[in-house]
Amino acid sequence: MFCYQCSQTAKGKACTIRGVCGKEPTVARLQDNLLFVIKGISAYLYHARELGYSDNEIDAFLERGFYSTLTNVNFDSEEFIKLALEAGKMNIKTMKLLKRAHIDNYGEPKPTKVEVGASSGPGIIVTGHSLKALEELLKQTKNTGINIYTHSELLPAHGYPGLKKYEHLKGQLGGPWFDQKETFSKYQIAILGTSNCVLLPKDEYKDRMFTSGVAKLPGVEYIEDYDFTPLIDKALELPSLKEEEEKKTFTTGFGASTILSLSNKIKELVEDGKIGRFFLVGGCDSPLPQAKYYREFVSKLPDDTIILTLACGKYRFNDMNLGDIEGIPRLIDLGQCNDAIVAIEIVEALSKIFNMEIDELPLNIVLSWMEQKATAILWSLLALNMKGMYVGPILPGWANDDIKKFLVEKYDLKLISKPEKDMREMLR
Ligand code: FSO
Ligand code: SF4
Repeated sequence: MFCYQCSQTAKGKACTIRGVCGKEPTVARLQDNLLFVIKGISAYLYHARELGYSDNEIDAFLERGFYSTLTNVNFDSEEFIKLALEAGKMNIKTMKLLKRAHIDNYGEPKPTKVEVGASSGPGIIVTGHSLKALEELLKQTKNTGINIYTHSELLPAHGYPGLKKYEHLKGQLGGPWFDQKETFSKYQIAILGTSNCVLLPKDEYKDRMFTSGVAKLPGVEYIEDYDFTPLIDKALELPSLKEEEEKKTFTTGFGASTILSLSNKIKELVEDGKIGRFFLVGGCDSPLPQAKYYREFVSKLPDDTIILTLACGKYRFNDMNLGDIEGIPRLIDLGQCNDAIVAIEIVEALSKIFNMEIDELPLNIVLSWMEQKATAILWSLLALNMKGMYVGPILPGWANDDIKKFLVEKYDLKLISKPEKDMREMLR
């Protein structure tokens, strides 16, 4: 534990073994865990509110959750587990709210091929998660000759009819959040960061980078109230990009109704033994060497498997051509991290189609985590009683032995090991 939130703190520095107030280390860890989940919920709620959507029950939960972690309020090691599961449910409600906000504003995503690479002309590369910021920028750059490119978690924006109608939403540059320095140095155009995960910028592109919304960086101009004039001026001032000859493509934009419209076909293929198993492989990408696991894992899956993916973890394998099973693509990109709600809807629909409990479905969940939003999603899946999930690339640092024991005993949570070994276990 590490708690220094009140004046009683040990030696005026921090309680690290047990609280002077009597707080047990596991309670302290669970308080930290609750705060991480709350941070994750806040991120999704923030983007819903950007589009005018809010929910009193979620607000009240956030208030109660924060308050429970105040000094001398709640010392129960059971209650914080209940609160974490409640937070997981509240995260589901928040992801649903955000999904509704996205669909009401931009329509339901449709499968879309996105070109990865530069087109000739001036450009702006937009990173983060905010579809609202992207939409405002697309409106303000219409007929200016500026091409707009997505980066990282904005790739799924291309699937939304209300955004893809802008012809100057050209394509994607780069991949996951941590390639920013490389991508932003390579393409010398203006840059907009709209949320996490922004990296401290290199000096060479600081003066052509801007942020908006919750994202702020030292020495980088901040845009207030979606007035992108300085960013647009900068984009027009900078030299144009040259057309790149060799471009790959990513396919994104599988909404719940696209998949559910295929449910009869999927049922038939499962019954005929042509689809053997479903995998949900997704979450955050990270620069850890262990994250190579996810590509290796997906590349080794048998040809009769369908892989659902979402969030930036998909960049580990979304350039692979996995083909299709009688027209059903084997690799299905559902969108951003908050689109975990789409995955949940699909899993619930599969359970109805096959008349099976969720934990009886031929489905395995393999998650990658990096930060707090992934923690919120993990607790959402636990709140749905998903058992036997694999997480990696490493175990969260906040999970001490007591918490690990609880997660293993109650939910059979497993840490990833070797792709072949895990795959054998899952296919058994
Ligand atoms: Fe990736 Fe960052 Fe959506 Fe995460 S961009 S790492 S959970 O914040 O956000 O997938
Ligand atoms: Fe220590 Fe308890 Fe104060 Fe935290 S709240 S600093 S554990 S005495």
